[in-house]
Amino acid sequence: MLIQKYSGNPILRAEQVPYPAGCVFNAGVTKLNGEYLMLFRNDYDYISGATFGGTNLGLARSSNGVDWIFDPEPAITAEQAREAFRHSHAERYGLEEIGRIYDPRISVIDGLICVCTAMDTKHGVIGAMLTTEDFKSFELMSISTPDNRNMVLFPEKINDHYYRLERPFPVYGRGGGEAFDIWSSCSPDLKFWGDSRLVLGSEEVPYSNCKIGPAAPPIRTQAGWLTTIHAVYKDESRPLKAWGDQVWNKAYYAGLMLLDINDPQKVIGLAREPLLSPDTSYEIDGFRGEVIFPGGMILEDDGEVKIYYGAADTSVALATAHVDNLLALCKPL
Ligand code: BMA
Repeated sequence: MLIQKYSGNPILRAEQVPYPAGCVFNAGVTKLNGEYLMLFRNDYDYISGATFGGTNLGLARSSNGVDWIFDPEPAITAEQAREAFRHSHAERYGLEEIGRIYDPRISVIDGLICVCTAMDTKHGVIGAMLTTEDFKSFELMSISTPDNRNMVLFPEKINDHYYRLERPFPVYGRGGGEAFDIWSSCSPDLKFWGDSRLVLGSEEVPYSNCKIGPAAPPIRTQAGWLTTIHAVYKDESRPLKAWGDQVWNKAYYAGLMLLDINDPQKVIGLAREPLLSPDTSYEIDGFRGEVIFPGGMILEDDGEVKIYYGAADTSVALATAHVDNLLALCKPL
């Protein structure tokens, strides 16, 4: 097997969390001074349909990347995000502006911990870039304009600039459907972003008929920046299992692409088949079934790559592969 799903999956479940937790999924993961840190999305206080009372981000720590110890309180609540947003960006829109924060990714860049997260606001979905020293207090560095979700920061400066992958969703410009693509922007300081470019169109991914997006932050390899994507295949004739969504029919796959090491907005390789498909019970059955949503990717010293992904919008799972095998999957476009 080129890539293996961990036999003890899911590695993170709501029952383990020491405060109110409902679905715990779509986590960012990093390894800092030998310790694995996971920031996971927690939708809690289920109401009905697809509605929860709230969402926060929880922190879990691990010495082996598999077994987790939880901080006693959530790391970021919606209230904290509202305060950070209000102070730095939109005082006049008040505390009710931010609905929820979700789907975090962590990148550590020159010792600075950066968290990219989606924020639902009254004026659209934005990508927020936060920095922290301790996962207790957070500073908002910048936000995207709406609608933009799945912002992911590269773990190093390249050509003296920060780079991010991102996923705007242009409803009018793309004909009203959900055909969304992966874009990239760069910045000298994490605040001012520009030189935006289209990186990968959704039509280039054979196992997507809908939208794609960046997944976990890229890792540096000899061959280029290796990075996961998520790719969505929608089939209205095939309702999927979903206790939270009565009309769910979008399967989410993990894909893989390779970007030029000096020009990270340029794709040099793409896996033509999904890297991970939802085919086990914890991926098929859940809040929204058949969803694989990677948010963390760690390259170990021995070449093993750990990929952490949200499973069925319900739990966090782990898959591993050797980096050389992953690189071999990426074929020139
Ligand atoms: C996307 C995001 C993710 C979620 C996925 C599948 O649009 O909302 O948080 O995992 O849908 O439901």
